Amino acid sequence: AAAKTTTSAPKAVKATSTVDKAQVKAFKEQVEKHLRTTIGTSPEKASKLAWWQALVATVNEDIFGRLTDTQQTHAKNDTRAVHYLSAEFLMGRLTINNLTNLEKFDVAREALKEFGLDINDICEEEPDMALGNGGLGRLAACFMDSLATCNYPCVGYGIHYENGLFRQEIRAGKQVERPDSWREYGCPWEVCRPESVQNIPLGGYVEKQTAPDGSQCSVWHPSSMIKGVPWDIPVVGYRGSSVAILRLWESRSTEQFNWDVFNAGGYVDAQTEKSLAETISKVLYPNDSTEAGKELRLTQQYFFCACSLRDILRRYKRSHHNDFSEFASKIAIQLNDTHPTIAIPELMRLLIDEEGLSYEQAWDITSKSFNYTNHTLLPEALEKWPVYIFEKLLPRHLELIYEINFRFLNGPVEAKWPGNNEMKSKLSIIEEGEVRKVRMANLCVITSEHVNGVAKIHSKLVKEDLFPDYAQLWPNKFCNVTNGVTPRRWILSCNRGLAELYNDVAGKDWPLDLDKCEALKKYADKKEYQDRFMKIKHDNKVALAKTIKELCGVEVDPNALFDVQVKRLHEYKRQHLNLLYIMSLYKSLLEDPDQDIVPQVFIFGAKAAPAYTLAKDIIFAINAVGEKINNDLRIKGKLKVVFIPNYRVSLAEKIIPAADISEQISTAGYEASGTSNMKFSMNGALTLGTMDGANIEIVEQAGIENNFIFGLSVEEVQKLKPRYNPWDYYNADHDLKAVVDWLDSDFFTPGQPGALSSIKSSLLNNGDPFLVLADFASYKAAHQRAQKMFKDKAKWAKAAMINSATMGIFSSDRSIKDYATNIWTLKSQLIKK
Ligand code: 9GP
Repeated sequence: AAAKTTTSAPKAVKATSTVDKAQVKAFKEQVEKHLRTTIGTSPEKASKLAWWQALVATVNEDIFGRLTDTQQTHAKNDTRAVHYLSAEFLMGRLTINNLTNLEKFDVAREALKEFGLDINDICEEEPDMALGNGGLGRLAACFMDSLATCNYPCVGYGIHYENGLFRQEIRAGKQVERPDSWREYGCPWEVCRPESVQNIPLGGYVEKQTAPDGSQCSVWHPSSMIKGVPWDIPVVGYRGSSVAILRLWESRSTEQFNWDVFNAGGYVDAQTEKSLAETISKVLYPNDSTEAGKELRLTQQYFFCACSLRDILRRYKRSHHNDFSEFASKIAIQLNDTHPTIAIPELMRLLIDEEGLSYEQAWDITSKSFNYTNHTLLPEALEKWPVYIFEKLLPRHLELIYEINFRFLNGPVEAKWPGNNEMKSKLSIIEEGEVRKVRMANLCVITSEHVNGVAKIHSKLVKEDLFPDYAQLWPNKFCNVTNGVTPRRWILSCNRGLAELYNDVAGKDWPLDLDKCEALKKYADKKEYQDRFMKIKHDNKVALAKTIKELCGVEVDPNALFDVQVKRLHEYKRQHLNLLYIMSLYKSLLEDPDQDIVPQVFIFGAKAAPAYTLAKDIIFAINAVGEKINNDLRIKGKLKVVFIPNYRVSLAEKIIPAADISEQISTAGYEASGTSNMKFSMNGALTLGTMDGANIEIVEQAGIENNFIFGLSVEEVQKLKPRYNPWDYYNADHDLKAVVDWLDSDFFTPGQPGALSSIKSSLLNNGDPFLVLADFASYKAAHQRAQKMFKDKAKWAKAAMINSATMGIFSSDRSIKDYATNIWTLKSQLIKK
């Protein structure tokens, strides 16, 4: 629909007036039917959980028919499909999202209202499906939504973790990790598919055998088998286009239970094998960089990749029998980071050892099927597995990796750099040393047809700094696909006020074409629209203030500036830079409590990896500083600091629409992309950030004048780093020195001097690896600019509207179309009913 050209404010549309009464009645009847016949209770007795389950059962009625239509269309058309392998899918809650995508939310809300229920309240019963750590897992979830919405043939494959990312509690200011058993009472969205169970071999040894024709072959004699049980979660495309499948594998023992041992009285021993096998899908690793559990982690990766590849082969063979000549033209496999790399030698092994193809045939297929996305330059997150673990768990795969490596080094490398052993050892998949290691990223690059980074700057660094020699060999292999987020979840579902405004100015199709939102730009100077936009923001802030009161016990004023930093806690993301600034602001308020500043609320949410001590210390420091500030009457409520516990997708949906400022303050060159930065801008927050990751592209769209950019650039960081001395900055800046020294006192931690000293120590004695002190002054200046602009309501509203209106390119539909066109060569399919 064309955008309106009038200048008067669009009238607020009363959602209830558009809801069809007959649909509400039918929906209500369905919910009641499910309550009675599926859940086994009645409206009089039902708990909120039961109502939620009945609601899901009602939604599922709509979903499964569409799923069958989708699968039949894809099977019939038999075009190329993508198989997205990811160790993480951070799906969050599905109910409101699915209702929204089916365009049934309003109907469901009205139907529940007739039972005297509030839909948002009922949907609070749904546990978050937190099967991921952060950005990487949430990206995979947004991509599934877009794949389904854009009707691309696809399957997402991952692990059915029994426990998702830990639940964070804050006790006495400190993070405490509790298990997150997200499906303790079952998950009504998932369907078990016993007919597609897989058995996965593990361990043992490889025997060399001579074939009758005299050639040598390898036979793997595994020492154990693990059963992979698939659970399917339907992913509903917007307006019910197609329904994609996310298939998650649960590990089980092939022997359910050892009866003989049990009968002989070994009640515990009888369970041993079962528990060992189940351990594989028990937990999501909350940290990519510790030593602990390496063996288990590699087993997890192998387990889900092996199950997925067998599933892919099974489906392929259904229409192509044992002829693999079309495999690569029908199957694209995307490796989401290095976690699923083991799928490469596993496909080689399946094709050679089980399907009887030659090495050359198998390599031809494998190297045309795989693609790899890099999501980080941090060395500790680029996986390397000790060779001895491979020898123990995956001896045949190690043999194949050696073969791939040998052919690579003696083929392309020798041809390009004849006799250059230094180059060979640099590019080798095997890292020599006291402990020899398999470099998974090298295996990905050597095998994959395309290697992409996730934002323009990151892709440039992947090509030029991380893999420069590979780029010399294969310059065209490297490309960029800037990340994106789904506007269905991140505007339409979580910010209904803003969604209505976009309906009015951009027509109702903007969730399918986010560029349409640009229509709002021409109203950015108009007072009525500014007022409406800021009223929506204010309402969201009121709602968040209520949540903060409930979760943190702190009263915050919705008229204050809400400054938000929510993301995993990591030194490179620099939550401690934010904290130092807050301390400096507090200090200046103590010195002059009457100064004319905009009241501010600093909002944090972050989980720290359990073994990352400094990250946990930063959480403690934020809470300690917050406690002091929030209770200090001298500053007259001008400053508040809250740390919202257990940050997760469902909290993000409440926090992001209420933010005025989005803190994206990583050291330039370290945040590959960021995706919350996109969500914040879409919802009208101004970015206070560095020129890093996708911030650069956000500012390109929304204008540098509408955001607060500060700090060293990537080039400046690279130049400064080798000669950086944090003491120079500490000694030269009076204010900075004072706040850093404050950390050493017991001002914020009465009776516990030194409780915050580890942060000071990391900044001074440990060399400040992420240049916090170097960026402090310009960070402070950026805050001062933000303060000034916030006082000018019209200017702020205009900037917020322009940010929101110009985020079209950050729809994950655009990212997925980029992948589909440039990497996967997929065709969108019209789903036949
Ligand atoms: O740290 C990156 C983050 O910047 C990016 O937005 C996200 C999705 O591409 O991936 C994160 N990387 C990881 O979580 C681990 O590689």
